Amino acid sequence: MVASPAFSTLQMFRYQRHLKAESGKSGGRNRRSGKSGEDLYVTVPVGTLVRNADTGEHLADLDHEGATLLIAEGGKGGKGNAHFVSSVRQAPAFAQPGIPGVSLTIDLELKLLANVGLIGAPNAGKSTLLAAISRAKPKIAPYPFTTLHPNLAVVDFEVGDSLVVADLPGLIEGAHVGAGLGTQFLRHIERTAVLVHLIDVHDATLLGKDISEVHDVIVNELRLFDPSLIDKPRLIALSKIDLVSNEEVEKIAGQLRQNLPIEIYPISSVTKKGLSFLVKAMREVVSISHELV
Ligand SMILES: Nc1nc2c(ncn2[C@@H]2O[C@H](COP(=O)(O)OP(=O)(O)OP(=O)(O)O)[C@@H](O)[C@H]2O)c(=O)[nH]1
Ligand SMILES: [Mg+2]
Repeated sequence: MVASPAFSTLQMFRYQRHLKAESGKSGGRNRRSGKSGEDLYVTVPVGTLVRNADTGEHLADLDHEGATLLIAEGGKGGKGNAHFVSSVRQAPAFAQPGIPGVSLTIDLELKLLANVGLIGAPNAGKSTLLAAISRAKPKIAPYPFTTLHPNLAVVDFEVGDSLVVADLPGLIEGAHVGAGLGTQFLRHIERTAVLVHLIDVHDATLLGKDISEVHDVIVNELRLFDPSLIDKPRLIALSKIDLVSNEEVEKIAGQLRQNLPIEIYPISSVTKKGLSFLVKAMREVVSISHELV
């Protein structure tokens, strides 16, 4: 099994559940040995965890590009009777049988490796933000639940370093009991250094929503999925500020600041306003958390 960034889901194993390397060929006349079977390399996304399904034993965490794990060793060919010929035994009546290869059942689990996770309600503008700060082209649409699987993208900096950002499906109240797309996809942000929580200010002002409640719904779903997600550094991005007045943005930011000791970044992925501050903050938090580990 080899980890490759070419894939970001385990979708390909949904239907193809049995994987078998080629068998070796039989030997032939004139003392010819059979051809060995080709090794089978199975490509999986970077971040795949491999367990033995019968014993639960952890076999590997394929956490970087090119990480390779020998899952099942092939067998060994036997030796025909010609191998045992000697001066006194010209046609031996025995041969050595081959040794069969290993077969086993494994469980695969994918935990994407991103530095930053984008979270928030459906339609908050997560995919649009990802598209605005990277070269990714995720699906964007003016309705909820456009994103069904996480999208990963690389955000490059002039100085040569980069961040991997994961755009996740939207969260709604009750996601932990299966509402909307549920919360299973949150496992992909268990290893990120920072979460960026997008809150759509246009939607909030239009509908006169209580911004603290809008915020708390998402945080509550994170907590119910895994309380340690709440301990991660988190930034708030107030999205779609091009659609509301500066006064409204300030009012909402002020209301959030009253209750939360958290940094707030007003952004528009359309006009690009505020994006460079947000991206700089992501990078700072990621580098601080790397120094800590
Ligand atoms: N005016 C404006 N519209 C935006 C902005 N960001 C996103 N939108 C629009 O908001 C809608 C939803 O954007 P998406 O990026 O698909 O939202 P999402 O958070 O990824 O939504 P889900 O994948 O459904 O969770 C789209 O119609 C976008 O064009 C913004 O900064 N300004
Ligand atoms: Mg989306």
